[in-house]
Amino acid sequence: MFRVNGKDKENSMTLNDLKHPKLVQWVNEFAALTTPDNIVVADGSKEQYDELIDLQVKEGLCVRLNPEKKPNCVLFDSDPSDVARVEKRTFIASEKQEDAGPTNNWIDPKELKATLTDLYRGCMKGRTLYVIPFSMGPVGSPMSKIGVELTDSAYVVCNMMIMTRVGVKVLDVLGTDGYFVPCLHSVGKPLAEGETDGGKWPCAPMEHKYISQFPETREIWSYGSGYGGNALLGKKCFALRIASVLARDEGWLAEHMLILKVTNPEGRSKYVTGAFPSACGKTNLAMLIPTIPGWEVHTIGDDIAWMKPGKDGRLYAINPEAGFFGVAPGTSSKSNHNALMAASKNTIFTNVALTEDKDVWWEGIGYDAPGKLIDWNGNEWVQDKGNKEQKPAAHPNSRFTAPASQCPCIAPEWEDPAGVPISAILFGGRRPSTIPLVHMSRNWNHGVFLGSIVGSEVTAATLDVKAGTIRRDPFAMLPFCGYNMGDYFQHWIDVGKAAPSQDVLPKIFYVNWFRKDAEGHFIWPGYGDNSRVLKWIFECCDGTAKTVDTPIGIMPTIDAIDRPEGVSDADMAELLKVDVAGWLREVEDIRTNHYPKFGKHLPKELADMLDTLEASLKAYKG
Ligand code: SAT
Ligand code: MN
Repeated sequence: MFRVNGKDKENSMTLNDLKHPKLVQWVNEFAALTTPDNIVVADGSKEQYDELIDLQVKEGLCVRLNPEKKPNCVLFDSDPSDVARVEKRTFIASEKQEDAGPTNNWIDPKELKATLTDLYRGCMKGRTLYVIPFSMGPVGSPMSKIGVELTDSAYVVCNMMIMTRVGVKVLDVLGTDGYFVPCLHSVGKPLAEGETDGGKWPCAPMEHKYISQFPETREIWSYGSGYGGNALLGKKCFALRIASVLARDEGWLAEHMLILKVTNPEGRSKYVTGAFPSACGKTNLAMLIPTIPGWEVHTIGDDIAWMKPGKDGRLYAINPEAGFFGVAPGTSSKSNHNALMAASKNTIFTNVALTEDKDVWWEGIGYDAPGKLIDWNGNEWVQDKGNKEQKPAAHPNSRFTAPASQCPCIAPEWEDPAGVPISAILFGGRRPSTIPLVHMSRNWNHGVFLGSIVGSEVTAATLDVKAGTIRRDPFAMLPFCGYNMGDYFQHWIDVGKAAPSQDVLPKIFYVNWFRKDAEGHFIWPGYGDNSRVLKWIFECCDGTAKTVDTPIGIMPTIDAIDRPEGVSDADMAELLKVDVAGWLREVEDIRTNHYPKFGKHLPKELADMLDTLEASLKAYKG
């Protein structure tokens, strides 16, 4: 159905079959610059997926896993320098630096395009240029958007086929002149005459990696990395950075949020979105198995939500993605059985360890490493539990790319083109102290304030920030907002103002599963027991929850949340305490280190909210 290595396959889909002159012209121009050996259009067929996987197995870029353990699965090892998103090489190239704002790296778009054009020149020599037409969101939904990625990575094509909707059906919607977001990508490793990758993951050195967004022209130019969000351009680059700009201009929200459906024992359901910084257990929360009898959770999405006001003024959300790009380490049958099931077949693993019987293993999978493994660097690895210095067998940011449809708890309506109506929005992060288990905002703007102050302990998901420190990550959008973050806060306030009434807007909550005691142990068990907090949130939306008004917002009474085994009265009191001294330090930090960054772009509503919080903390008698 397509061309591989210059050879026409039967009924192959070539550039000549594309009916969109502007698209064809754009592909031809990029091909003239990058000089690939041939051009292949991704048609979205299973046949094509299988051939591309076979090709990469033959080239030694991946191994096929044991079909009895992991049917139709492969494992790739990346280059050790190319294992995560690289925020210091990620750029918002707006015309004016002020429009990129204080939280983004900025380069003048003309300068950046000149640099990248030089790097792109001849960069696909010896390789195939793949044209990937993809839809973010169900094909043809009024909320969906189309992109086309040009890439020289077959790994990217296969991942995009899982993570997005790819191929002929997208071209049909695009027609002869439909709008698409143009996305350019190259691994940045041209091949000399006769040279092959020799089984080595191709990429360029760090100083040549560029993950570039051009917000005014809605373009993405990526170079030098083949990994995750750097290379699968539908995900963070399009569905967050570029989409946040589209959302600002069109009056909706493109957010780094999971979407879940929670159903009570009477069978009534509500939909909840939640923003958490990378690697805070978002995927686990989206797929949790409730420990309270009679309650159910189903998944709509685990990473990105596009929310748009419907005719009734409520916000409706779609998951623009079609798969999960989940962190493997820590995923076990206890922490996330559903994710393991989703990734049990038709899955691409990257940088996990390989067992002797060609299955996968990673730290925190729930059982000891069976025998001799091959670690993510390709070296033999035998578990030595006595050795605290032993390097992990799986990279901490190793991943599975799995189809969402394979998740046992996927909600039947997850592809509803109209989206699902949202009742609650959660914000959260890893906060060992100060932030209670849960509190609710007084109103929409107070919720925007809570989103603006989100902070989290840093983990392994980014290369550039030291692990263990707390960094502010407003709305969990720090690396993903495509414009000035102060203006983004204002946009959230404006979406609230545009609603016909406050009552139709989702209620907004701040949750923290990660409180630690003096010995550094987690006080709250988390995982499935987070359903107990979801139950209180559900009741808040119904107006039936037991609540108490505090200086930081509306909190559960001490007996409002069903308590899991092992959580004592004292633990619960600690989890729901208003830590006045801690919050005053928080206020101080926001006032001196966080809000000033935004200068005149900080909405006055938020500065006022901080003053009110401080005054009410000081007046609080407990
Ligand atoms: O690599 S991704 O950007 O897709 C995942 C993450 O870092 O959140
Ligand atoms: Mn994410």
